[in-house]
Amino acid sequence: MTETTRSPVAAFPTWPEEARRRYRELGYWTDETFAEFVADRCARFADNVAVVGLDAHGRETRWTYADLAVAAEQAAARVATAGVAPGDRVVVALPNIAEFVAVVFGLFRLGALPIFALPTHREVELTQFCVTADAAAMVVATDDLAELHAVVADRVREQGIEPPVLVDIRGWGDSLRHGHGAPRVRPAGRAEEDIAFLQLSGGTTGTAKLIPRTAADYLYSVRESAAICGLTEESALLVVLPAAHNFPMSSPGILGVLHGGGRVVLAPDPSPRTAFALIARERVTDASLVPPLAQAWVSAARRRTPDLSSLRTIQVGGSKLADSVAAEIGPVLGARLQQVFGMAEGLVNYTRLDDPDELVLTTQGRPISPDDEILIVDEDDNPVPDGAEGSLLTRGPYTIRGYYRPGDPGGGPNRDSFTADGFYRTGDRVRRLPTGHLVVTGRDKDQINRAGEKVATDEIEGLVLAHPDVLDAVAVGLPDPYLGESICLVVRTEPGRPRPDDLVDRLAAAGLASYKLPDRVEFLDAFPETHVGKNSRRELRQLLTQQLRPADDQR
Ligand code: OOB
Repeated sequence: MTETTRSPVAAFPTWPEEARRRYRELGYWTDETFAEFVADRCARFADNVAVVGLDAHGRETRWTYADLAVAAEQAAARVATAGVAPGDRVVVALPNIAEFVAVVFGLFRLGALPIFALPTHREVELTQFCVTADAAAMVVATDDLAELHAVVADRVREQGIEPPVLVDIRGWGDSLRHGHGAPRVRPAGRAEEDIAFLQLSGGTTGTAKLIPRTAADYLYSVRESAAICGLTEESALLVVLPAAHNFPMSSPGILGVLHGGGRVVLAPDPSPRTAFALIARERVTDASLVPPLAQAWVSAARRRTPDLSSLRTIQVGGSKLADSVAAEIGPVLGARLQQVFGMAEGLVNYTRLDDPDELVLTTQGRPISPDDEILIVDEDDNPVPDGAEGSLLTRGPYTIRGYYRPGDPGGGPNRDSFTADGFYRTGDRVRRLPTGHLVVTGRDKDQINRAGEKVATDEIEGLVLAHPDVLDAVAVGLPDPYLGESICLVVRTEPGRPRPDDLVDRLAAAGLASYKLPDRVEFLDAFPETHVGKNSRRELRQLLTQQLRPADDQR
């Protein structure tokens, strides 16, 4: 085993002492760590089925909690053998396969910190994660990411950082299934208020922001989410969204289900066909969807009349659900809608299962905790009158106080995204009803929400501006009936010069995740400006929305 040469976990902006004491006194924060969570639930529910799905080799897998404990133990040993030590950061870039759960639980056992990447991330993103967190390893299970590792390693090395080792779990063979072939690890454990893992922020800046979550804060949100969503040992949650996202991870997600002794059913792809077959076969009770998928399920269910009789609740979140689609979910899918408005930084809102229909269909829910502090403010950070629209700021027992920024904890986004009092600036515009339910009305962050995936506009713009023929570039989100928003890249080039027709290809070649690639590119000779002479995104969006509206809509 090679010894780690990695830097220790950096200090992070944590909650003030008084808040921490209060959250403990109120019982929100307990002393359970993730290693204990894994050991406790796997023992308590040993004979229940924990995980159903395909493995890295495409084989059907059905693990009990006892099997999962063994698989996690084996995964921990395998990762340790690759040179990962307690406290090391590990990029996990796995698809929705059974080993995802084993690897994450194994890293918790080992006391290493998963960084929850997506299998769609490419060298731009993966390099940033490795550089920011000084990652010791990158865990993959697909050819494309295994091949990409060499490119990432070069880029990381160029920045003077030791590259991550590649851990391709396909090379582990059957060891996770059969519980042999790897030595046991001595659990190192991390304290409940230490960073347990790093989630990714959707981001409004070109550089990745890593979100430090602790067992104390996260497990509180997991326990409450499981209770609010009514999860029990009988629950079977279908995971169709990428498992690493905060929503399918914990709202109520994989961890909510495993907390309560239920069953996680991993869908290898998000198509209604695959999902409906799994729902019928596994008697799925719950599913978490982004609005475009909810819409796709509704139209597919109308055509096919699948057996969805086991479905109880469908959680929809990640982007705004149109009231019209919300109204169809109950009647067509035969399940109760539950809207979820959350963020990987913390705050999660749910409509409650016993809320009146009016609230379920038209709001994005209310906070998990009575101690989630909600401020709705104007542009000077002054509270707006009750019921008025404003910018949402929040602070509470599971909302971070700052991003993970080794070497610069007080700078950059931690100055811009948090108030001096520790409130997180969500960048969302909301209004609050007298019931406490929030309605999301818009956004004041430079971000595009494409089918629930968040894209920082300046990341795309920065890469496009490197093109010699591009004078200026702005990425805007345009309304899209299916995606919610599509990405339109608007470009200004030297007049009289040929317009580059390969901008999207260049972005892909630069190694940007495919979900961030523009859906269309438009050329303009001049950009509308704000009164201080900056490009006006709002006017550009209006202009393009009008220009691009299909002919039959233009009446
Ligand atoms: C979830 O988390 P993130 O970190 O990918 O994105 C957070 C942002 C929010 O700030 C908001 O802009 C948007 O996504 N959002 C919604 C929404 N849910 C999230 N906007 C409108 N309506 C909704 N229901 O997306 C996330 C994390 C946990 C649970 C659910 C979603």
